[in-house]
Amino acid sequence: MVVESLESSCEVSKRKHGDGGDGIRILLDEFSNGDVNSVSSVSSKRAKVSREMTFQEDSDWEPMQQTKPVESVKWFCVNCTMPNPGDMVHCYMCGEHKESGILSHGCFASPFCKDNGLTQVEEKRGGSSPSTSSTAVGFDERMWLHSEFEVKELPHVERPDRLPAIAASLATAGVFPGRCFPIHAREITKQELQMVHTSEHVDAVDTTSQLQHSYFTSDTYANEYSARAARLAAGLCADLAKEIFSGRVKNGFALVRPPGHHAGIKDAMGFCLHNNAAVAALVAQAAGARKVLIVDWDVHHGNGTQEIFEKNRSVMYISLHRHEGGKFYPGTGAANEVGTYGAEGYCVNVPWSCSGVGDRDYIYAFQHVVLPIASAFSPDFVIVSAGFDAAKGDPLGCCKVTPAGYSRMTQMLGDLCGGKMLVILEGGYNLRSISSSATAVIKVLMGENAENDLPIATAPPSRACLRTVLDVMNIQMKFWPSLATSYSKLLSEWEASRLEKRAEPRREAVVTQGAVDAEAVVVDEAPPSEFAFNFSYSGDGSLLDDKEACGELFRLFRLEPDPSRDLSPPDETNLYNEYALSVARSIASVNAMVAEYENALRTARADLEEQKKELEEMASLRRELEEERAKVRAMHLEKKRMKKEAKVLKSEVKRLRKSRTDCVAREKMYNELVAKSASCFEKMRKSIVLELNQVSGILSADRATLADSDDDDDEHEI
Ligand code: Q9C
Ligand code: ZN
Repeated sequence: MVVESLESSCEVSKRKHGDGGDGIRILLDEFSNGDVNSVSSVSSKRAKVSREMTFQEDSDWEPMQQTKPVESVKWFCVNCTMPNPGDMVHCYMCGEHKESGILSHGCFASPFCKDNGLTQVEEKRGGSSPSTSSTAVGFDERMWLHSEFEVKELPHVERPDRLPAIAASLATAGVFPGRCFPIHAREITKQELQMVHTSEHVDAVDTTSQLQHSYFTSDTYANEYSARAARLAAGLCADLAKEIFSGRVKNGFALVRPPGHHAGIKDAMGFCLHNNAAVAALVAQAAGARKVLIVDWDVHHGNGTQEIFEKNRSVMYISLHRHEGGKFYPGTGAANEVGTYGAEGYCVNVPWSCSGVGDRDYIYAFQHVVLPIASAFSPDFVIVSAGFDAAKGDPLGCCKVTPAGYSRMTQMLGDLCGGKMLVILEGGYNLRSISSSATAVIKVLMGENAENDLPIATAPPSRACLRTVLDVMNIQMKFWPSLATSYSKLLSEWEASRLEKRAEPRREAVVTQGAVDAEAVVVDEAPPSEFAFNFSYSGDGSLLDDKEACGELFRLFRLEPDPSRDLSPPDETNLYNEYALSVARSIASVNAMVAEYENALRTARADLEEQKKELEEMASLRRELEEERAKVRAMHLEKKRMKKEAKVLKSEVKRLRKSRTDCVAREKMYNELVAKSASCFEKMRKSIVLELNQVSGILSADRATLADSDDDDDEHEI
């Protein structure tokens, strides 16, 4: 399960680097080269400060005279991790000074935060005893020790400094320590973890404590302290959930790492080892919460949390994240992923289609999707998976949510269930941004008003985001009919504004990176798809239609609390009992799910068998068809051959006919000749007869004459 890999992990390596300007090009190959180095070269790299010579642009053919070497020692911004050329004093990405010193001097408020000053440390109220009106903060230094052992091309963004940076900001604002109730961390038990994860997963994470360094994915590292940090993080979240739900504190903030929302039932990924929010949700249910809402505003989709609860109607998961058609990490979280196995509509995804998403977009989605669905669900407990990587200045998120936006979102959720809310840190990689954002959120938790901070709350959202919100509403209104009215209203507004906009250019400039870069974003003008997805239920189709089956599932997954249990006072035995009970319950619910799966499996097997038969039939049909085809082919050939033969015969016939005609003609000619010669002969015969007659006449005359003269001439003659 634990995979060792030294693959370069950071997205930042793919981003472009600053230009030295003025014909001098700083060679930053060492940064931009994403290529992975061998293990042995890593340690030498650690010590090596990379130096690259840079040259005048057109110096190659006259090196001796023109070359003007400029030495450049690159540095990594302590605030946002981006690499910078050595001659630059302020980070090109976030503006932080090269020798910022924020780690040693404490991280004061963000430059993006209006209230930029050093808030006076107010006198401590509340002390260290919990009170129903206090905000609890969970924090433990041992979570700093989770860090990447290998020194890579780029420092890992999910780094220990994130925690002290936020802590320093809270301290500076006088919030914590001071006005909040500290919750001390304990390592969560394996039993508790197994409500969420497989035993193999828990073991795989635990094993990493025996190794100096290991990797679950190329960017999900562990060192020997990571397993403990992950257990402390989950333990803090569990205890906070219990304290808040039971009413011993008003609400809370878990200042934890490693983050959790990418961790699924059996996978560590996306910098996450254990799913802190999922553990907290199940612990809240064990403490009696029937319905838990998890809102995930980390810029990434919480694929792990979705996987854990997608068949569960008692835990609703709502996530807002960059998605970009699945191209943004981790790729899941499309609007049509709505939950399964009877829990359709209990998973709500708001997938942004581009970077640069800001306060007004988030607030708009909250107004039209998150709050309407959440209040229809009516949770008993709210958990926020609060990554601050959608914050302005974040190197991964490239969005522009400000502390005022985060405090407004917090406030909007606080109205849901009497403020029983646990905010858990997930991602967020710009130290100033996460510090000021987290501080703003905690201030709202403590009851400070966020109203005045955000005058833009009523401004319209960007068109790309409006489109996303409309798509989500169109999909979710099948499960939450109360959305339908506002959907048709917003849709007609959209259509109207589309006509208005037609004349205007389709490109809209969106500032994405601090004050540095402006990115052009194509705003898609197509209207949201009507009935883009069809959720007719597979199998026998009964689950969705059959109200009773739904009810049954609902009861199964809701984990009905046991009213006979007395939740207070809290003592060790009670704690243990509750956890044991919760484990028993999750086993029961897993058993129910297994039964459900087995049923589905049986149906699927039968289907498969049938399909197999059909396939076989089809195969034999195909064979017959093939034979038939062969016959036809043979016949075709035969026909062709016969055609050829016929042709030959035809020409023969033609030839014979011609010769017959010739013969006839010749015969005729002969006949004519014969006739002619016959008549000739006849003529000749006639003339011969005539001649003969004449001759015989002459002859007889001669004879007569002769006889006369016989008497006369006899004497003479004699
Ligand atoms: N090529 C959180 O914010 N990036 N995790 C992976 C792979 C991972 C973010 C890029 C980003 C994880 C908690
Ligand atoms: Zn994230």
